[in-house]
Amino acid sequence: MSQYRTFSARDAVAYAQQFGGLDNPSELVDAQEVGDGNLNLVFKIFDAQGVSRIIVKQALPYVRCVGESWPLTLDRARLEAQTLVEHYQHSPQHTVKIHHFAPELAVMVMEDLSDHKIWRGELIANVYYPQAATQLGNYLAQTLFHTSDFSLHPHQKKAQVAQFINPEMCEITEDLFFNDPYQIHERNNYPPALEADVAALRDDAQLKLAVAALKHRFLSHAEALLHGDIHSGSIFVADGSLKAIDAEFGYFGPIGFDVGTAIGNLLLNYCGLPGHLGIRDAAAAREQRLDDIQTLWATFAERFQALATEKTRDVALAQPGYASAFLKKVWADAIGFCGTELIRRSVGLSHVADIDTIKDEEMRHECLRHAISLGKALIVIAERIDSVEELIARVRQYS
Ligand code: SR1
Ligand code: MG
Repeated sequence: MSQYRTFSARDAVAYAQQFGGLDNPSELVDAQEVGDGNLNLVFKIFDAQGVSRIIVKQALPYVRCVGESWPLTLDRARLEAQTLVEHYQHSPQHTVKIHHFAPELAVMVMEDLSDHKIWRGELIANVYYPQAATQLGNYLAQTLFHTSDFSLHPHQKKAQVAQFINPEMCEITEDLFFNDPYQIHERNNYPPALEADVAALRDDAQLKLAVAALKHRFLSHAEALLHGDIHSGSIFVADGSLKAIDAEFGYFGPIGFDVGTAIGNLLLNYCGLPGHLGIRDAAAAREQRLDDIQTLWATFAERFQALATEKTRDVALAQPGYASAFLKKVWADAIGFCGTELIRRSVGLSHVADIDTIKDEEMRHECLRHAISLGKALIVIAERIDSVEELIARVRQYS
């Protein structure tokens, strides 16, 4: 990594001219750093007409939202680029295209998605994309099936598991999802008014046992190449289009983690909607969110099952009935991981705008309490929620 230097806007333009794959690279004249995530620099590269044409993304050697006191591996740029390249092979319509990446500079050049919007912002503004849940279900089924033992030769699978070993990024997830919210930790971030609710998490032995089992699966079940952070801020949408971005947490892990993170973020939005729209107007938007969850899971499960029926290579895994039994385990995992996403986004370091931007303090606290109690319930009863309809009934029960 000795060649590494942090890019200025001018460096980003020069880099995009060299590696952006444009017929006429000198058209690129300007750049603006627009990164608003927790980790990286993101430059939009503009032409002389002020049109954004391409993106240059560079990993910083530390966690951007915390500062240099929290160093972080630059190898995450390689892991992100390679995860996206792999996912693009299986789901090109729903994965951002990587044009070029250079591990020594921790930089990648990728497709510009300025005609899309971040899904989280649209969900908060109550702008509905009727195809998004189906598209996300398809993305998850294609990427997770084709990187699993159902599809890969065992040698290829083991080589890929090795290629995508991602210890530092996984450690962030291990800490933020499964440790911090259930102990006193300086990274935790919640209003003092919620102290009793958070203390109850620390005192709940049954909950902590279920969280231990989820963490153990996250640590040890190398089922498929996960996106690893597929929340609504890692997804761009436009009319009829959905694209996943930001895969630096990619590694071989339990399939239910990606599915549960996606469902969890729809539920975080569900919890926050009354704070943005008022209780009465939130009702219809909440129903859309529940429909989205139903559609997402149904699409994922049907597509994964169909791929397994048509394309499973492994003779034992091809046994009729095995894929559907496996999907039942994925579902139970997904509910549990979904619960941990609800709790860690309410109590831990990294929150979501769906709740954090609610202006009325009392309402914001109510929405946080809702997310915590729903998350807690889902983690504890995950094994007993045997269908998406049952999940939706439970969500209504905890409203
Ligand atoms: C220190 S990184 C905090 C969070 O931001 C990322 O988007 C992941 O969700 C991570 O947990
Ligand atoms: Mg991200």
